[in-house]
Amino acid sequence: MQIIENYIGGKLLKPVSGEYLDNFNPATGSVYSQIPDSDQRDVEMAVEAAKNAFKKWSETPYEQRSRILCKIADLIEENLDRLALAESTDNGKPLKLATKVDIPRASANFRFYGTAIMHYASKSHYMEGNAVNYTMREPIGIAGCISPWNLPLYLFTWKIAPALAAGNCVVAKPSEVTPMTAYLLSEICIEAGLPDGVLNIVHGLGPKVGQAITEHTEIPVISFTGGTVTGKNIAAIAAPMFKKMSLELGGKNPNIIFADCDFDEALKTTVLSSFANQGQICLCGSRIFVQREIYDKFKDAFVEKVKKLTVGDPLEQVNLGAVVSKPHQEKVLSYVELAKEEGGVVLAGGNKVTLEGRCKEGYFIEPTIIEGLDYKCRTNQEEIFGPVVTLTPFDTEEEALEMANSTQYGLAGTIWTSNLKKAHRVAHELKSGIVWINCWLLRDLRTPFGGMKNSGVGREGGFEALDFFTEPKNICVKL
Ligand code: TXE
Repeated sequence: MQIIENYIGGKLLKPVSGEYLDNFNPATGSVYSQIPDSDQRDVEMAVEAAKNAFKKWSETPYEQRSRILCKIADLIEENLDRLALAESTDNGKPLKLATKVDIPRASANFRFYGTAIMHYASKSHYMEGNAVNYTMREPIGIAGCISPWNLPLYLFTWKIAPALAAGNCVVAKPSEVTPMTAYLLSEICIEAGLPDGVLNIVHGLGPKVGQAITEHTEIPVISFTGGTVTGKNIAAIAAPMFKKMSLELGGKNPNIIFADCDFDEALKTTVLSSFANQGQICLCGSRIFVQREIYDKFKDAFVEKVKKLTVGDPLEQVNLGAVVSKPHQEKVLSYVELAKEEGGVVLAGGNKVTLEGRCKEGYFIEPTIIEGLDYKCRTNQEEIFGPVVTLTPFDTEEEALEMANSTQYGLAGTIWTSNLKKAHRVAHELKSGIVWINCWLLRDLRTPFGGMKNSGVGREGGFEALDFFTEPKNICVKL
């Protein structure tokens, strides 16, 4: 049984409580490792370590910070196979997905911000009255980074890398459901020579460790990705303390398919945007709106393709692995029941999958397509975050937009059409932070990432993340 430890002040430490939590392999349903059940006392130690490290790290020449971050990126790459296996085992995602996407992106995050910091400079301008303004971008201090389970190392490093690059120290908490690659990252940071206390990783439950990070008076900046309810909770605590916050929350993303689209391309990509990572990506398109002229043709082809997707042992060549936990499996399946109560017809899937052999107790769900639902019903309004999508026909552009914009969320949207004007027009009308036209999940790290409405507050990515993790200070000099 592998035991995970906290990473505080450069050392791997047991939790103060001495208690551990079980960590499950979702593909087998068995406990395979244990993680520290940390609490406020461990967070306190991490904050102390970060405070002690801050002055030196923030004054470390940026070339040197860059070298260390790029070294971490190299080591992630060198450990690709080990990290991908750990991610797949911890999360249930297909090993090939972790190998192709999660781990390379984690390395890319460190390399991107390790090099971005070399080009990140203060701004200055002359003003009337013979004066010059310049604006310093100073590291803020200790950043609190809290991340979810769906893309564990990828989203963990997405926050940590810019925070460190900008000269902050970090107290970070990965999801207790998928802690393993964050633990392996602490070993990598030690090997890369990251100075003690610059990054501290405290494992444990959200309401204990996450809450203690959020409440801590010496952590002035919080970056969080996770559920909207948790985000609300964090905002309620952090806002009266005037903390700087970036919240990346849920989504219920529309996928609008016009009759004039490249049918085969739209079909192929929609299978992916619906079911990649078992539908557990905040950017997955869970509501598919198809123009009536091609609705039946699309439906038949989509159902046929989805029925051919394989669900199985993530270590084998499968399309879908396990969903992340038993409670999550139950939650997702409860939405299928709700959809039926709301009048939905299940066109494909809808059930849990029981496998033979080592995965017989794993948490698997068939890729599921539902049609016949009103766009305002709960199934079409609430985030399911699993392999469940709905199909809805529309006649006009206005109708598609009305339905697409009808939820509390506004994270991402996808548009399929060959009409350039229409594509841009609809993109401008979609209330969402990210729009893909004739593609999905083409991610460029230089672009701002984040959502509108209840999908969050603030943007990360590119220089936006460096702006977020620094405090602008304007200095005006009379010449
Ligand atoms: O997320 P949580 P959960 C959505 C998805 C999912 C739902 C709930 O719909 O079904 O959220 O998932 C930490 N103070 N997304 O419950 O709890 C927690 O330990 C501070 C969408 O697993 O939000 C973990 O590290 N932190 C999403 C992190 O918050 C707290 C990805 C996220 O977990 C805390 C994940 C507290 N009081 C879920 N309580 C996306 N948008 O990508 C928990 N945490």
